[in-house]
Amino acid sequence: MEDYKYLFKVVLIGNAGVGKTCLVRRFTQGIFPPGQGATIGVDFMIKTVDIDGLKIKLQIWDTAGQERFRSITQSYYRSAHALILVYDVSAQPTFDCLPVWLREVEEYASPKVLRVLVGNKVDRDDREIPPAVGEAFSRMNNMYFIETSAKDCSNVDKLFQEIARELIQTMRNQRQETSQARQPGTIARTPIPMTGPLVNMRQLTLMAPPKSPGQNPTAASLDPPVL
Ligand SMILES: Nc1nc2c(ncn2[C@@H]2O[C@H](COP(=O)(O)OP(=O)(O)O)[C@@H](O)[C@H]2O)c(=O)[nH]1
Ligand SMILES: [Mg+2]
Repeated sequence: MEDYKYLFKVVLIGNAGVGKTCLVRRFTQGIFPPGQGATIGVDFMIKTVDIDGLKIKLQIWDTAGQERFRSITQSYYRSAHALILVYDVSAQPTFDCLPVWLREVEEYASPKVLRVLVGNKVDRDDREIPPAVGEAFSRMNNMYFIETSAKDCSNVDKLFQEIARELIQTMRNQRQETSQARQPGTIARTPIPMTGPLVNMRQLTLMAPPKSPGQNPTAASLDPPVL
């Protein structure tokens, strides 16, 4: 049996052409596929990452063309630990569609899912969406934020590594809460205070969403990983 500490399911969504497949292939295979219409023939790709000595398996699901037909169903979102919503910083319509995607997320995904907004193609010199606009949208919608380029590699590893780091922390918090709740005479602390990884995320330009009062996104419990 392969030795890993956690398996996390990460799902990419967003308009066709924003670079979802390229991001996945850049991260998992280290390539930027040439030509148009890069499509992977499998539903998901796996990559194991090392986070502070822990082996974490990421199962990364790409919509593989379904996005054009808006036929992504509950089963696609179900059991996702993290959702990556991608837009193209050089294509305003892909940004304008974000609320439509978020409605789908609200409808189908777990409310506890880690939500990350990604502005891709920052290598292009015809940018239409300034970073501050993407960041403001992410804050308003309680999401993490990062800009990437699958073409020149910018922030691609960081995106997935920081998601893994954040999910590990969520798991730890969840375990801590569970064990505290089980001990007689003790009350589980809610919410659990923010710790290191979020600080690291800010340093790495992956912006943490604002905390709403009395609510801590990292304290959310997750369903066990599903293969
Ligand atoms: N300049 C640039 N082009 C990109 C980048 N990522 C993807 N593309 C191009 O955008 C097009 C769509 O990419 P693809 O990954 O198939 O998008 P998907 O439909 O969201 O999976 C392809 O022509 C890619 O070469 C990027 O970071 N920079
Ligand atoms: Mg694709």
